[in-house]
Amino acid sequence: CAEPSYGERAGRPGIHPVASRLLRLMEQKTTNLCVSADVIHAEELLEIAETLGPLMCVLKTHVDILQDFSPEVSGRLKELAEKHNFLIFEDRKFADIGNTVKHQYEGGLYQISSWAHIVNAHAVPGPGVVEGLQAVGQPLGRGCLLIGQMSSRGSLASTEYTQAVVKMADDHSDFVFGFISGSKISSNAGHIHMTPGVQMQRGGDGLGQQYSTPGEVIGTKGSDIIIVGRGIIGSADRLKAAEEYRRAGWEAYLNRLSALS
Ligand code: UP6
Repeated sequence: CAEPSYGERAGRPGIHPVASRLLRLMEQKTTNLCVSADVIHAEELLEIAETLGPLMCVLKTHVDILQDFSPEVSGRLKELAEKHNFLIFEDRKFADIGNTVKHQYEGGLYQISSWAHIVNAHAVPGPGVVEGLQAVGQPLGRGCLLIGQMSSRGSLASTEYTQAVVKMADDHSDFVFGFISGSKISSNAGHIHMTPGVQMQRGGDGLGQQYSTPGEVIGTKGSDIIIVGRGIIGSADRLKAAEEYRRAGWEAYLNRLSALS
């Protein structure tokens, strides 16, 4: 049977508002590229958001690796997200008890909940981690991804663990709208799958990272969004590299749709 397009999935009744907004803007901008802007200077982060903004659906940050974070930086990021119509995903990978993650999400230096549309969490603490984050994020209209699988060599996420993560997502569908995973792990069309560990050539980085290609991730593994860091950020021409990844990801998606129709 035919697979629904991103745009069709966006309009499904009951879909999480963040998932719907994301799928809709992916369709509009013809991109399933998330750029992982793993840089240490705020000015460089903002430049990436400004120049690559039109090519991406999501900007993924690790705000705690910036040497010079300030509230002005998150304010500027928010403006650029509006200007170029992308969502901001702070890849914080929360993994503590509910009460602690609540504070980590809302407070501290970064006040992540005030600017990140999307955050993510490990399921290993049990449902309390989601409930703590949800208490802060849901009233603000935010959404959360659960980490179902990791791209790194020797990951301890077994098949049973991944299945338990999918169940936790189903049990918290008011806040959790998808997964970080190497492949499609949920058959719910409302769930969005985002996959890190993507480069044009298979390989690794010497510290356990393992790369698959956009064609494998979107075409074969059935994921929705490619997350690309050094494949773009490490390139001498970031704009050109981002456009190559955008095109590769989008073509793999179109091929998948036509193969299944
Ligand atoms: N990331 C992974 N693998 C996971 C989860 N998250 O690589 O299983 C994140 C990393 C990094 C990005 O924290 O920010 O995705 C990948 O960057 P790279 O493309 O430069 O390897």
